[in-house]
Amino acid sequence: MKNQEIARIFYQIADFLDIQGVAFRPNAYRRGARIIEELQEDVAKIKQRGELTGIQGIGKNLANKIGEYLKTGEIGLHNRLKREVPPGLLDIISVPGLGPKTAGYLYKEKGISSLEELEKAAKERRLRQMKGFGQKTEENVLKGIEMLKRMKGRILLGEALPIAQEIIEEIESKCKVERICVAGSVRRMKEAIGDIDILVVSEDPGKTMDVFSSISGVQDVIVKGRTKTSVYLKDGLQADLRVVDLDSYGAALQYFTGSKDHNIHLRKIAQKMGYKVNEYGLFEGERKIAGETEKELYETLEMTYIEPELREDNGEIEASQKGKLPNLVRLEDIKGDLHVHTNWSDGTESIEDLAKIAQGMGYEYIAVADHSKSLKVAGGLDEDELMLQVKEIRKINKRIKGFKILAGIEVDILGNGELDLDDSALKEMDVVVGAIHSKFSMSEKEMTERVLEAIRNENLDILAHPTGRLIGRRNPYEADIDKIMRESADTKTALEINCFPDRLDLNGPNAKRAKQMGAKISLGTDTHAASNLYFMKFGVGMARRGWLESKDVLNTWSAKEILDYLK
Ligand code: DGT
Ligand code: CA
Ligand code: CA
Repeated sequence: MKNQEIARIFYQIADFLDIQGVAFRPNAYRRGARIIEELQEDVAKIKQRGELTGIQGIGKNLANKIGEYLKTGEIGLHNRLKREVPPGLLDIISVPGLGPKTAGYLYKEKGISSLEELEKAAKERRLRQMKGFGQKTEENVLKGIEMLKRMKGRILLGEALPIAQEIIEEIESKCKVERICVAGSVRRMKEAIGDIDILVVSEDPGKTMDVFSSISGVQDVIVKGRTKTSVYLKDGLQADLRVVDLDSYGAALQYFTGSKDHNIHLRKIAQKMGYKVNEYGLFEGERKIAGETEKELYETLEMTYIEPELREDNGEIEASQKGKLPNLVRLEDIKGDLHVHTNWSDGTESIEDLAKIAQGMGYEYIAVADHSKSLKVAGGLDEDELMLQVKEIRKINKRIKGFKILAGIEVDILGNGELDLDDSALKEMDVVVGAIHSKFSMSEKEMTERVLEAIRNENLDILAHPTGRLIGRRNPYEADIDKIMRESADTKTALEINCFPDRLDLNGPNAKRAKQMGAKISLGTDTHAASNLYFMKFGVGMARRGWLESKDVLNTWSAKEILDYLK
């Protein structure tokens, strides 16, 4: 399916046009990109039926561009723009706070056309003299560049995991494999991924390598050998496939799952016991004493099996030696989603459609949490609209059997810590989710007070995306997270793990901290379109990386238990 590729090109065209200062057209391309990205059906099929322009938001021009791409594999306008605009400007607009207009200005007026040149200018304090810039902006530019460097070459788990699964499915469909599994940071559910690692046991390694190096999406084969093949997928994302023998599959899976720190610690323990461990197995002298399964390997080292998400050398090895590992929450334990948007604000589906889809996934409940009035761009609800929505939800609940829609709201936490809607309205709700969407750059003291003030409001039940970070795009805002967690525990306010791939907030370490402080965790996908409901697995990944058990996570409880706790 070419949908994602076309969407990516449309986004780039929009950015290029913006940099050139073109009006209106960028937004048309951006809207088109979003629509194509969300399409469930292959655009090529829609095109075949001649129905492209029938899609809301795809006009004649965009339809032609899609057609051009399907026919030739490229878009002329895109190629032209790539020649006209230095590609480094695309990096510059990914610096938080710098939009396409600023990038265009920096280029035209100052000749800055790459991240390196921008960093140099900021370090030499040349930016602060420019129109619209100050010392603070200059400092933020430097912080932003630091963050981009940390992220450099890494992609979100939310993108990497589906790609890894597609690769595995394609290999499985085309050749006979005895075992196949993703390893590395993807298996550990790390929120940002350097490269994809896959392990396979196959009777015909040659054929498996052939299939892997020719799957759709491969741009370049880096090395192709008998035991390891590496390829570049789009955007320079690398994927490695290793073929191993069945009797060392467990050892290889353990080794290539990592993390490196976990492996180093494990190797020390093996050495102390007089063993040697590597990707082929666990050896006593020349004799292999474990290797076919990971479980056998850990148990031979006198440990209980350690789940991949825990393998960061954060105490999991010691806990496993004492038999004190947590019994981690699983995706199957999740009974519902506690943060979804509908077409009452900026979501795509109606309340009822979304509820039915959630019920089809085996859920018992969802909490509808649309935006509140101060978030105007998202069509936030005021008190009257919210009460109408509550009425509608109660009505739909009477029609649906065996499922409950909780009437909720994602209410804005205003600058002073007050909530965006009257307490009298909030009191009517089943769940009140509170979130910060503005004024991120307060001092630590101010921000902490702001959040504490919100948590102390007895109507607030869940604090959404508590640190405000956007992976690779925005650092957490400055706040005393310990104080916030303690107050949450005291007031029985749950802290959210927002499952959206670029948030995953709280992350694993913060979720672990929250539990230590006595706070409960709520998982919310922040769904804006039904396909987002599947983001739950990423949130569960964070919960598992945070050592959480099912009792720590509200979504494993019944709706009644949740309401009782939050009341
Ligand atoms: P990534 O790709 O940067 O997101 O992170 P990983 O953890 O997937 O790292 P990667 O792909 O470089 O290597 C996969 C696994 O292989 C890693 O988690 C542990 C293992 N590994 C790699 N290099 C070493 C090493 O020098 N020593 C040990 N003990 N293990 C290693
Ligand atoms: Ca990797
Ligand atoms: Ca790798």
